[in-house]
Amino acid sequence: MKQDFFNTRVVVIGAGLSGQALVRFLAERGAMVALSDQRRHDQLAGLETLQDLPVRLDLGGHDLSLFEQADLVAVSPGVPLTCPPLQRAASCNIPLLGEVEIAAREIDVPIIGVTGTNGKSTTTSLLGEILQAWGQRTFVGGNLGTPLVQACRDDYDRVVVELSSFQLETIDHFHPAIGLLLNLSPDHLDRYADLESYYRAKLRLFKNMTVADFAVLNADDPEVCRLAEDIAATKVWFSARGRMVDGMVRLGERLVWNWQGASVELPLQPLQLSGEHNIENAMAAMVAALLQGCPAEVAWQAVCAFPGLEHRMQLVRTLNGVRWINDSKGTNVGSVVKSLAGLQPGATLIAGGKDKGGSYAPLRPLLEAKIKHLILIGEAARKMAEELVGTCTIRMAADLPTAVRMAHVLTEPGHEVLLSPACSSYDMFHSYEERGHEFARLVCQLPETETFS
Ligand code: UMA
Ligand code: ADP
Repeated sequence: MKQDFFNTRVVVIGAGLSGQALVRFLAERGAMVALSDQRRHDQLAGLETLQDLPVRLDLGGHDLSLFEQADLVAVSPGVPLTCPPLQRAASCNIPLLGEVEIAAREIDVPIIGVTGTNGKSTTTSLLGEILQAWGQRTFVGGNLGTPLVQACRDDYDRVVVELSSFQLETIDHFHPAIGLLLNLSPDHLDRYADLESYYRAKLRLFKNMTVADFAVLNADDPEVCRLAEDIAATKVWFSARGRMVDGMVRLGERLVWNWQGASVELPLQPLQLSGEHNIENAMAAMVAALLQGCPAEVAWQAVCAFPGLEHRMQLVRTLNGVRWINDSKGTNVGSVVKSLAGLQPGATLIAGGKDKGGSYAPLRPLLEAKIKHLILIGEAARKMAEELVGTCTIRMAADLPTAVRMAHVLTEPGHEVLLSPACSSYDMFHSYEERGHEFARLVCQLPETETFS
């Protein structure tokens, strides 16, 4: 269902990656576009790329009259629907659509949507690798980093899109052929009134899907199983814990696919990705690929060749027998639990950043089992220290460089130092990538020996 934007007055709110890509998309289709952001011009990157376009800039705050007079407001994912300009537009009955909804209306090839609290980027990338190896021209993006609207710039056979709960809040007719829900655990409680609202936002992925579509679901996740009752699409399950399901199950060191009479076995041994959670991600991507008719051997070869993404349990350096690992994308408690599970006992953890409103208490058993020194940084440090007291030795560091120097002195040879913050990065960095790169830079600069005073 393509939309005609000619002479339509559209206000794009949020001048980040999504907003800037939307401006180009809309202006090229003849819309009269205004770009509104609470930040000033000098606080925003990349605006010079819009210089060739007829766009009105409303920066350093939101001019509410613009929102009252628009035909449509196009919403960036980081902008909550509760903010005053969007409340004002809603009260004037002006439609509010997200970047994903606007983009998807232009896309007429099958869309595979990937959501869940953790593992989205890895699974989206795996699926992209598989489909490309199968010879399909595949767009791979969304929350992963490239806004979906960029998929409208080229010809593709398929689109694989990572979707956050924020993006799913502002869809309307969005209708993927396959939707993946990997897992659900607490996150983003600074944006949602309660956990159920966050889970329900994720579930919107399936709202327009019918029995002719597929929902790929994690049979080991109790919240996914509970909410699956509300999904109309045909359910195909995966279980890494050996639950016998219609779909894919892990049995020891192999995966078994049983679906509509077909049966395939895949050995886990050649998989490069490490960690139990990555087996779940590999299974979800394989199920989505097999449902599309991709030959199992082509798909499995692509999965096994995938080395993993930057900032996810990435080994940065081994120094004096200490392994330094960057898991800057560990931005919630659920993901850090998985990351800690894979460590040897006696490790050092650097955590903290911007608090997202949940509890850190679920980290306690793994801190007791795996962590000797916990070094806390950022706005959340005090709250974390209070909730985690007694699990291991806890120190506060003023910033990441101090934390890295502390870890260098405290960690004994044969052990690991992990940056896995359980928080977002926005108190001290622009993004989790910047935080991970800074960590890697600091670690690479460390001298062979140092004493901390
Ligand atoms: N802003 C306003 N008014 C407000 C609130 C925000 O003007 O009331 C402005 C900010 O000043 C800022 C702009 O909105 O300039 C930022 O918009 P944005 O946060 O939507 O940022 P984008 O650069 O468009 O990035 C978004 C996603 N960001 C978020 O969802 C927070 C990116 O996901 C995504 O890669 C990108 O679109 C492309 O699709 C990042 C993320 O952290 C990686 N996602 C969260 C996560 O993974 O946990 C959901
Ligand atoms: P997302 O895009 O959902 O944030 P990523 O693939 O980027 O997920 O992985 C981020 C972090 O989440 C990883 O460093 C890892 O600690 C954790 N993680 C990855 N996959 C899973 C999973 N299937 N279940 C739980 N945690 C996971």
